[in-house]
Amino acid sequence: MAGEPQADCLFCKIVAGEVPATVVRDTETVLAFRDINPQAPTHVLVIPKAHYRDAAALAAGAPDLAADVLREAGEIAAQEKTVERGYRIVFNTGAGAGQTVFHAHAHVLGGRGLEWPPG
Ligand code: D5M
Repeated sequence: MAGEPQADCLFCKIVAGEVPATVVRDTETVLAFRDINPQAPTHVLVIPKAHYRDAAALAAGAPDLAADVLREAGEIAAQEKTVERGYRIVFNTGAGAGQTVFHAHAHVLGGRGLEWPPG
């Protein structure tokens, strides 16, 4: 069911403390931790603690929680001092767009120049 933890989901395991992560923010509804394969000096993943397979499912099923994720992404950018230079919030959605973990997550990328369009 939407929102319920999934036994085979890596990010649900991180939320449960079963897989370690370098946590940078932890609220009642949202967890943020450093990406294991960073693509920029700041590369933090922001996830809802509840399981939704992607950003669209999250926004449709739990819009307040989607707003929590976006708010935390902005807080992280401020915490990491990337706001003035600019930063990017990315939701890869679907395997064709590079989504590899099917638990909604925002990538917060900053601390270097960011090209447009992205690859
Ligand atoms: O992003 C999934 C991201 O998750 C990808 O950038 C690697 C990251 N990842 C995978 N395993 C871990 C662990 N254990 N800790 C931290 N980060 C992790 P996607 O948009 O789905 O490709």
